[in-house]
Amino acid sequence: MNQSDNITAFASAIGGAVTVIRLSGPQVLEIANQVWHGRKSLSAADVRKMLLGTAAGDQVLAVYMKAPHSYTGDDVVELQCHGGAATANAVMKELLAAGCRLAEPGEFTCRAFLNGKLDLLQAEAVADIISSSGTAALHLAQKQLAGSLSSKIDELYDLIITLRSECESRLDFPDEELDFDESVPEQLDTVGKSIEKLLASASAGAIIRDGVPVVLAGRPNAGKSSLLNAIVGFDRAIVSAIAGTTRDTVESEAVIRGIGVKLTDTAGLRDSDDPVEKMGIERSLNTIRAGAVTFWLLDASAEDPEAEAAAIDRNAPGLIAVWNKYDLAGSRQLPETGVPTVKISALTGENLSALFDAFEKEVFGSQLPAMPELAINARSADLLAKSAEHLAHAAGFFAGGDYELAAAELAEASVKIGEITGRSVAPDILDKIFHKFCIGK
Ligand SMILES: Nc1nc2c(ncn2[C@@H]2O[C@H](COP(=O)(O)OP(=O)(O)OP(=O)(O)O)[C@@H](O)[C@H]2O)c(=O)[nH]1
Ligand SMILES: [Mg+2]
Repeated sequence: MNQSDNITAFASAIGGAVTVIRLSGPQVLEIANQVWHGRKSLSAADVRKMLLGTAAGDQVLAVYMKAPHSYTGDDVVELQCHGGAATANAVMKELLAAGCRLAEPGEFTCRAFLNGKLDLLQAEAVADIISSSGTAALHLAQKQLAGSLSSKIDELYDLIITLRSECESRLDFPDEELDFDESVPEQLDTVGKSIEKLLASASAGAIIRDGVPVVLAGRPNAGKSSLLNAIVGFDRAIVSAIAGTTRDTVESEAVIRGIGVKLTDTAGLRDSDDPVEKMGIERSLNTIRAGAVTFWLLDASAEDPEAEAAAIDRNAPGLIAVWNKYDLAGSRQLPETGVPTVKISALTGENLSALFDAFEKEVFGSQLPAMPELAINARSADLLAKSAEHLAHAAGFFAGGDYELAAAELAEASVKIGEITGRSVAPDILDKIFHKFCIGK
């Protein structure tokens, strides 16, 4: 990624009411002025002012943001055209002819990183904001973009550097009566514990960022499709009193307690001679195996509730038994299931909150609070784990009086921590991170 290039891309999806074209680079003002024409040309006097003009024969608004006070830290111009592919493409064609090149995915944010506007954790937070499926993911990403995780990592980095210089001072003045800090082992231990704490947030981070696949399973007519509809809030799946209504799997995205979920409604499980229903049931079984959480629906109004409970597949992942149609069950005694169990009515929506409580418990386990303020991603977890190893070695060497090796291990540990925020990072790692972004960001 060459930083002296002038880059451009559509920053909004084509087909909306307005299309935003973003330009970033040292000569974007000159380039924009070849394509966009207002009452006068765009200049430094117009910084952050929205000006109306024309480009490629259409009305276009233009705004100029002067380096370093822009998203990328370069000179930036943004053009707003009427929506629709024809207008936007015509303007883009002229911009390319005037000297811009098309930006690669994430190249604007990469420039922001290279220009010191964001660190790597903050850049990753930008991508997370765009892909957030639930409010929890958004909240986490906003905190990360604000720098809360970066400052934690920076604190660790600074501490490791200080500890390293403590080791080195023992090497430089071994025989002198210097005032050495006696608390080095204790501090090494504290850094190790902080890293452990951050590592423990990785699984919650993955759940919140990636969402959770949830499968609705059970016998025919238990109310699986009714529950899907109740959770998503509209009639996504067909519901009927005929057993065997759902044949194919039905998928829908939803948010439960701020967490994005991919819900899959399945064909009711029973012995069937119908070849199509059999195919549906085979699909159900495969879907259950691929899920992370299973809501196993049981009919609380069934003639034989014992048989309902006995039908539960104990191997289903993240199993929660859901007695449905509880509105019809009266004061009826229901059998124990031996797994976390809730009683609901998909029809009336009664007690869905108990199901959501059980869901939260299932995905976060004993991790409290369930909604962390900070949660690391897989890349950071990997680097933190490597750093923790070097710290453990450093502690061993320090205890044995081998300060040289302890210092070397601490140097390695700081490099790994530094990669998290991007203090030290190889270009191929940057490519890997930013290519996951969309074009125009
Ligand atoms: N009273 C009552 N009826 C319900 C409830 N949930 C579902 N039903 C009814 O039960 C019948 C079956 O519901 P569905 O949601 O189609 O059941 P399903 O599990 O998807 O059934 P299949 O697709 O055939 O496997 C329908 O007539 C629903 O209206 C409930 O909580 N209370
Ligand atoms: Mg159904």
